[in-house]
Amino acid sequence: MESKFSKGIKLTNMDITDRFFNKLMETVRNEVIPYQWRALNDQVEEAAPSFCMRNFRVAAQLGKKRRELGQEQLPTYPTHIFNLVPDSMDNLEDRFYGFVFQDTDFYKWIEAVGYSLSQHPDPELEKLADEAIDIVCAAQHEDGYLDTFYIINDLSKRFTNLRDHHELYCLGHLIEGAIAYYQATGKDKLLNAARRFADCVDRHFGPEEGKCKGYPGHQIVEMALVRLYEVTGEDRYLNLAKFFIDQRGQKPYYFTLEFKGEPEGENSPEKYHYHQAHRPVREQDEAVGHAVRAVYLYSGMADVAKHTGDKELFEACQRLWDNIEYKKLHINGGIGSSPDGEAFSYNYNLPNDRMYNETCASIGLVFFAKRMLESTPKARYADVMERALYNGVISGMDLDGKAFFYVNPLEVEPEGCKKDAQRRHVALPRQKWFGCACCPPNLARLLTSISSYAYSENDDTLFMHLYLGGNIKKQVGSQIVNINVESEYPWDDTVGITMSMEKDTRFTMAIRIPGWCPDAKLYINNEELAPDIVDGYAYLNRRWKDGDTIKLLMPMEPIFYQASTNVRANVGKVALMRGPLVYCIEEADNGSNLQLVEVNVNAPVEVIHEDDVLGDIIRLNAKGRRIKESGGDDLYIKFSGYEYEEIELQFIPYYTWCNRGVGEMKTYLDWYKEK
Ligand code: FUB
Ligand code: ZN
Repeated sequence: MESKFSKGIKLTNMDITDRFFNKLMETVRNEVIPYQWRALNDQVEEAAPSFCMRNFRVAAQLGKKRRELGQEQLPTYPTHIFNLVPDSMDNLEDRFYGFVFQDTDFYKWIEAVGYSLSQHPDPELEKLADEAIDIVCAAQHEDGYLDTFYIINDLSKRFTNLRDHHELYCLGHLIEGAIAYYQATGKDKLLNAARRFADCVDRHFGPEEGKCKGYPGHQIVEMALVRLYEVTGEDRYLNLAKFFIDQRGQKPYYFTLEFKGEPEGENSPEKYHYHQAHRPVREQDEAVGHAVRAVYLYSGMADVAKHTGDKELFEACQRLWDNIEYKKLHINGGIGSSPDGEAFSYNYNLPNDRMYNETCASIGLVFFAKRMLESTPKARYADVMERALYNGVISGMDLDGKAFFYVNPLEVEPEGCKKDAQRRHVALPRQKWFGCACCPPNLARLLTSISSYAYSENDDTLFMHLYLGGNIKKQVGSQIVNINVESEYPWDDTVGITMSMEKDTRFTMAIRIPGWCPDAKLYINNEELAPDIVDGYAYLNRRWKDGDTIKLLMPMEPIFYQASTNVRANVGKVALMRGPLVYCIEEADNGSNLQLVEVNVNAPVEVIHEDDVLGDIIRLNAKGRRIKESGGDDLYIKFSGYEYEEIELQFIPYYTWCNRGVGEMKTYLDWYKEK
């Protein structure tokens, strides 16, 4: 059954030449990875310290002392503190600092390093990574347990607060990082550490009598365990992932049991929704709660369903996906519109300026989309993946890779972000680092592994989900076929594919026709085709010959979009897109008081190619009008209508916003038609 599924291509099977993503990947390689290493070691001035590598060192020293003196001789510290920030960086004690999940800063870094090394060998970086791995592995407890928060504070309390603490989350990221590094370098030290920790967790949790019946408060371990299963072939990792998934939401609720009636154990219904633990996951049909946790869970569910052929579980994934796609998705691919709990809100509540839209949540949506695509290739999953990737994911990083957004608004008025409690979470400009630094390294690991999202394959089919340019090697039987993809996406409308191979080879190229482009045209060897399109994929099955070409033409007219009228925030407004890119207007180009501008939706939009401070991009200029200011000293005046002046509105790709200082920004605009 599994063979009909596809799997992301191996990173080493694609040499990326794509201008758009190469630039982002180079930024990650040259800027973000070294920068994050300094951040993990608290060496970035004026940035919140991570304490990550320090915690590993302290844990290793304590382990040594423990072995020499015995556990009882060591000091313990309270384990209820979620984020310990010292008064000063001088005279730090030998204890755990930062958030409970600080270890993951390293795990995400090493994952990005692994992906990067697999495509760009760099002995110096590899040496640095090996040394760092030594530091991390030295902290591991004898029985495989590896979470510096509990190793340092009080080992006897481990696995006692699954709801709020993040041991299983740390394990998940450790597994992902260790596999990436192993696959890039063949070095298995970190992978062995990850397996030892996974084995320790497997001994502790499970359906067997006497084992703990809990599940993680923050998901990710589910999808990581499936990956560990794929790499090692050991069923118990898949079983453990399935166990965690099926335990969630069972009654009596584990998160209540674990506090044994203590006050912290009081869980309101919202709290269960926050953790997606309000009902067994197979019965869930609405995406609720903390958005990152939710999409990490759904990704793990899709993984388990794929490997076990569990139809019921996959149907739950589909229902949850549909709910997100049709009712809870911002136009920039942002999800989690409520800052209260970094969470999904109710259906269609998609405000532009007070939403949350955490970068990690959009990244998690990309993970979920990848898994849905690999199980049932439907272009709409890839449409959402693309929407998130080209907009709300990469807006999380500035163009230099030196500063990051945690939340990704669609509208900003800087004064409101400082003074209005409901918008204060929108920190302007992008920040150098965060004490809770989940987003920047998450971006790094996604961008460095982009080819495995763009293409997936099974024995006889290569799926093109995104139009990433480069050279792909595809094995078909004993043949290796080279597939060269020339693409200037998202700027240009043509993607050209050329095959080279020694012998004619039959296989299928499954090419996504994007939802935004119903008029796309396909050509083989310059002859237009009317291929079979199934769920938005054109399946081109033939005996390919050396030199065969495919051309995909996707006319990229700028298009105004309106949201469903159920989205109260955007009734009467439009957003402008070209291809997969969402556009916005900024104060830097259009002046302040953007509440006064309206866009003319029936005048032509000019497409302007520019290579300036925002990079080599396409800007869009549209006709518009600006309401002349009125009212003077009076707050309310008798209605007399507005007067307007004509203006030209300059739009930039949304992901480039806030790279020229802090100013107003708007994505959805009021509109009018010229008579
Ligand atoms: O809890 C770990 C990470 O911190 C979450 O994924 C983010 O949303 C942030 O809360
Ligand atoms: Zn984040």
